[in-house]
Amino acid sequence: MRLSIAYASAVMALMATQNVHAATTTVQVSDPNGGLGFTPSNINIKPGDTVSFVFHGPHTASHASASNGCAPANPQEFNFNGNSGQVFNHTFNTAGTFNLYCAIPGHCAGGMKGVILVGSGSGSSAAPATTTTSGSNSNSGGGSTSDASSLSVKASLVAAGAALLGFIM
Ligand SMILES: [Cu+2]
Repeated sequence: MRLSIAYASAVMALMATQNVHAATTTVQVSDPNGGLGFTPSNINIKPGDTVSFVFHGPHTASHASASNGCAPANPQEFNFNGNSGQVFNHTFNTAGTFNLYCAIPGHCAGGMKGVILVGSGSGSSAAPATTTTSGSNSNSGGGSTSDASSLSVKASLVAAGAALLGFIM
């Protein structure tokens, strides 16, 4: 019984960690007026975060080459071919810079390109990259306020879960 409670608490702590840290950023692929662009076109996310591509019209949301932003990368991390109303989600687990483009002829040259920065990179983003490597961000002091709040959220979730288990048993 004691072991199962410990296990359940560990599982809940893991779930809480994932819920607190994983985020989803939505990128509009074109728009209802048929514009050639991604909105926003430059995003900065963390490893483990998801990008949700919302399509407006027949386009692609494709991984472009680092050397040519309008040509396919090789290999491609993602390559979605969609139409109005379709949504494609991709989780970026690896840090790096991923160029984004639409592979429909003429669309990239017309403005359908962007950059997805995963992790800190060398960009000028305002968001300080917080390390999300598991196990290294426990109470080591000097954490940012967001880390501290997420830790307290996790702690309270675990406490609530343990209390609930105690109540049930
Ligand atoms: Cu397009």
